Amino acid sequence: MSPALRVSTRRLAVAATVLAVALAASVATLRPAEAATSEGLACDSNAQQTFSLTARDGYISTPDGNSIYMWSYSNSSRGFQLPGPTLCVTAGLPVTVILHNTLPEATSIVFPGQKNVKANGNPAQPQLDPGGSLTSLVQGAEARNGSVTYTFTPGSPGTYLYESGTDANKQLQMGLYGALVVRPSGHPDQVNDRADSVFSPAHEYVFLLSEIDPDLHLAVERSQPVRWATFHPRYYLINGRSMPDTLAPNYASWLPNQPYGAFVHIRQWDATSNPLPAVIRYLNAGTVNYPFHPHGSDERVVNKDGRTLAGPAGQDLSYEKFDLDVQPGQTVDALMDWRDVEQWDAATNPIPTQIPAITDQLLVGTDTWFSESPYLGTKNALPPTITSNNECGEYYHIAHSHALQQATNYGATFGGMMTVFRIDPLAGCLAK
Ligand SMILES: [Cu+2]
Repeated sequence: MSPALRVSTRRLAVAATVLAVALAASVATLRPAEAATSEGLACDSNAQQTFSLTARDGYISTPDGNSIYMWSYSNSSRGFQLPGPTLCVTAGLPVTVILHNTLPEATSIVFPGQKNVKANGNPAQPQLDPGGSLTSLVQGAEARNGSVTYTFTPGSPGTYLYESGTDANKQLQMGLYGALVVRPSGHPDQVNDRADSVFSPAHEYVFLLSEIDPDLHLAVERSQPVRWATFHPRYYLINGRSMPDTLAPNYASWLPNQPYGAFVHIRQWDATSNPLPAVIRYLNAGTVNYPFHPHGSDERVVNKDGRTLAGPAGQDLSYEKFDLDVQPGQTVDALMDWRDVEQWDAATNPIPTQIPAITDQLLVGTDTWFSESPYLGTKNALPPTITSNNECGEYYHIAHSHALQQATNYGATFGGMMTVFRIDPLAGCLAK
């Protein structure tokens, strides 16, 4: 899809979302968070902190037209989705997760980083067969019609994976994973209990990173044995989507089983009118490091694995990083803003700038997102042969895995684990 078509489709989708909100208000079938959020984090949450998840199978689509058989968790009242629902909870309050299993084999959920997890009221613990061999990291749900209830009280605020603890290599690869966001009690706008971890709640993002070997999925779909010796991921995902689908809004109608986008949309930082950073919560549900590289600015790492980066006396141990290495099973919470450090101004502080040749800025065909101006909020004239998708002189920065084979769709550049950060001028852009 061309960027022009994609952008106009996005506008339509936003309009449709507004309509959906109006409908939801009248029939109350969708929670506001599900209906309203076309960008950023879309949480499942409720006052009881109780979630009913169903492990089921389904299909996702990739940008090159492939269709991949997957297993995943879904909200039991909704259909199949990848990844599992993002569960948002508050630290210190009990959480209940009821797992129903419709898959052809037993499955389970482990909550890495959570203490005193119980399964059906008993301490969660590894399961052994009569011969003493490990069958699951935790009590699970039987194949096809089993269920199990997990309870725990989250402690340290931050971001966590939840994922299969049964035949974990295969079941994670098949898609049984999701994100758990634990918010500090009384401070839903902070990453952790430190006041300096405050962020703009309208600019909160989860990047759940994973990979797919389509041959393995085809084998599972055909009930054939899985051959790990030939394991070779070909698709790399953010929130279950590959570039350019990562740019599409949440709940895009053309991605019915991949509800979560990864388009980051912020405004220029300003000490008085826009002082709060965005937060990006990175999670790795795959098998290798994902060196994630946001262009344009450093990000401040404040949490790892749901733990605050602070010393024993409360020293701030957060740090700025340009390339965020996210290891298998790890989570990294980072604050992000965009600052005009050189105070560029065409009139009062003009900085000699070489405008790149337009061909350097082409994304697809004759479309560009570049404003043809080095100044945020300014657009300059374009050759008549070029179609500009730039609305008001905003900037776009690529953010992608720096292991460049992970930035492809089955080897074709550019795609895969890649998205775009959009920076609007301080005054905003159109109605945004
Ligand atoms: Cu890069």
